[in-house]
Amino acid sequence: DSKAKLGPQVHTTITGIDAGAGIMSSTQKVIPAYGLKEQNWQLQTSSTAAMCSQLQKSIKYKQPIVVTAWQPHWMFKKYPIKFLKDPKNIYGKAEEIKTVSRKGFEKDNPGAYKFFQQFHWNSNLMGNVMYQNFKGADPQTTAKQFIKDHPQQVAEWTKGVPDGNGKKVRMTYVTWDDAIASTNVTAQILRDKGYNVTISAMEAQPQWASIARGSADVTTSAWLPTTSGPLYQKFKNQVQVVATNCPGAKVGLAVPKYMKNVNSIEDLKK
Ligand code: PBE
Repeated sequence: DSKAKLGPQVHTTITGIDAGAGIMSSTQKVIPAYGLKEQNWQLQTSSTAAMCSQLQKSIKYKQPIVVTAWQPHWMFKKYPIKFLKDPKNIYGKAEEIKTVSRKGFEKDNPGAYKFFQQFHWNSNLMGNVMYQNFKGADPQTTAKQFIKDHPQQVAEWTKGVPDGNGKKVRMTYVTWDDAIASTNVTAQILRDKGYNVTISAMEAQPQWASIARGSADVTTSAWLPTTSGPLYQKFKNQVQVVATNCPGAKVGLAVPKYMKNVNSIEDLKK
């Protein structure tokens, strides 16, 4: 029944991901901003994998569901879903994925820094890498294949980058699909140039803290200005934004396309 209230049908629940994600903090702001608090809407903490499997189940039975969603990600390729309009721009207008390093990385390792300044791809290239990993490929194998298939991009990114001669690069990432993709691709390119690259998976907060205190060098997965904004604000005096590595990112809420009457976050209240 399309006239029935949506809230009760989805138990006034937005299905979210891991608590440390920026999209979760933004969604916590969305609930009061759109008057959903009065209706007792809640954000359920979960994980990307659990959220996607709930989404898949709902779609199978054509049930309503509201999820946190972002692009680039394979969920938009795999599931018939649409972003809800966010007229209050709580999720931000134009997000970009940025590379962020510790202060001093440029001075200590100008070669690797130059590479990260030149590394920028797009949601299409990134999406293909993510989709391979989603289908079960090992992320390092996918990275090696990407390098083989895109010699021109790799040549642009490594132009003028000197040989590493075993110089250390300590990368950090959170195990989100986009970060797994970009971390493995950049790490592999630098390894091929002779750098000694380590990649460490951690939660978002420790990731920023370790870059800020200099126990890690760099991450390729800062979603700015909004999604990783609170962490950036906290550490901005100790970190350096190196470059935008992927423009045109987007963060928000999404629902299956068959939820024809729900097109804006404002429609959740109805
Ligand atoms: N994400 C994907 C992350 C960043 C990468 C949008 C789920 C977040 O902090 O929300």
